[in-house]
Amino acid sequence: MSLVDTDLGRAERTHPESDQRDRPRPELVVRAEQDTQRPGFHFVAPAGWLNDPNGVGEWGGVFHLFYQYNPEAAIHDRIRWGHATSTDLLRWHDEPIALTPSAGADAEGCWSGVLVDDNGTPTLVYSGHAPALGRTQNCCLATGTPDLTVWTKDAANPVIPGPPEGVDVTELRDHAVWREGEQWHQIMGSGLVGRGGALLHFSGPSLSNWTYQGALLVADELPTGGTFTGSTWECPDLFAPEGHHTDRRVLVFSAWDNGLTLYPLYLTGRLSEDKFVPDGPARHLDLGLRHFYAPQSFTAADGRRIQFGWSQEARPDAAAAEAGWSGVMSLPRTLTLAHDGTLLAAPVAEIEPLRIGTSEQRRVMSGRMQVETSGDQLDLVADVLIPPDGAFELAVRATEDLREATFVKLERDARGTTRLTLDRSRSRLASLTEGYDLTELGGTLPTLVNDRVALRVLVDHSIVEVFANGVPLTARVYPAETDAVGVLVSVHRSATANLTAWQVRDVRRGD
Ligand code: DQQ
Repeated sequence: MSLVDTDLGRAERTHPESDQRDRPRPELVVRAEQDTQRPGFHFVAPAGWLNDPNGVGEWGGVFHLFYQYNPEAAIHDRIRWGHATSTDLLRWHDEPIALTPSAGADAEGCWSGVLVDDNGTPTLVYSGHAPALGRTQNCCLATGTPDLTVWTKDAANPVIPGPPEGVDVTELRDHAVWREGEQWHQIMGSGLVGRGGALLHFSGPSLSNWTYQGALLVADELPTGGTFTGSTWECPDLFAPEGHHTDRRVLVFSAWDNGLTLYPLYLTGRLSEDKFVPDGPARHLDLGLRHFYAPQSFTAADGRRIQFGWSQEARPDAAAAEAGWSGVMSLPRTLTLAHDGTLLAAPVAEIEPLRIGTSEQRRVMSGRMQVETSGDQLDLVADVLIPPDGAFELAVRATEDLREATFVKLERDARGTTRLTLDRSRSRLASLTEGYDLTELGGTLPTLVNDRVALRVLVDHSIVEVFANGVPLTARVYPAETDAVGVLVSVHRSATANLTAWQVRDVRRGD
């Protein structure tokens, strides 16, 4: 993941298809590494462009993270599959590029997909992007060596060439694949013209032999009253929640509307006769909306359901191009399903050993308090007691005079409803904000128990991940001042808080 880790020679040796353009130019890597907005304990590509997590999984005790990657520049173009491995979900080793566009079904890009175990053979099911062959993407396969570093594309690609006959789709791409007995199943992200987002269901006896079974779910079949779900559903993910031994499933997809990446949504429900029957309307997966997009998850050997999402930039394209990199992978997070059907997220416990030294502990009973712990890599834990009417605020990436600051706010109204917000309006000097997305993000938390909010805020240069009673909010901020490293905490009216603060090691730069 760093300059040192990038094993260029190995990529060439093991990848006959990979060419010069599959490696970032050293100048681009240097530029990316020099950027002060570049995270230190989140996964980023060596340089260039990163988007969706792909093929996430654990194979023979090693975690694999593949991702949408353009090593040439910080723009979405000629997408390859980058690949990194880890044994602790935090220290990632860059592997050679796994898939690169070649003549035929993926001539212009190897788009998102998944890793499946086909009777012991690691197999990637992914979307080929070849505008010369069809208006939508298609379904391709590649099989891997036991260490998952060398991939051979299937001669039969594309195994699904495009939309089924007579089905009028907006788009068609991305895959969730599972097996029931002797039968493989997959859903592809799509939309039906005039009906909204949809997931098309295919099944077959092998990964290269698929028959269309109909739409598993279409937007106009959702219970009414839910969030807008866009024209197309991208990157479906269907799984059994951890610890649930029933037929209840969680279905995640990303709502896309005519070119705009809106947000990921989730449903709980059951599979019944080739349909997904939701328990209720679609809900937001992450209050940071597009800043946690196209998530994908897997069940680890220890039973945890672990999810990664793509945190896209909130700075102008030109600024990202200049910086030489774009896109951060979220921290891996564990998912559990609460009794009320809320999907709860928490950063994996593996992060805790990255905390530096002993923590600073503060009890805040009234007013505002400056926290001694400061920096652009922080792990902050607050136990907030917030009776009705109370309010709590945590400023991070803050200058002393608060000219620049990002505010995490908890506000409870008289009726007891609690709102989490991330106020980015002052996250960057007012004179330098043109083209930056500073919109406020937030939403309502599930009913509090005993007036408490367990808050966790992870700051890593330009990415902030907030977890409030398990509700995540991911966002990007770009302070301009070098001294925007302070932390301030304040409580209002009847609220109080216990705050614990740590600095976090820079794993990418080898601290
Ligand atoms: N990104 C991929 C597509 C997917 C989209 C292309 C979601 O497969 O639909 O890079 O961000």
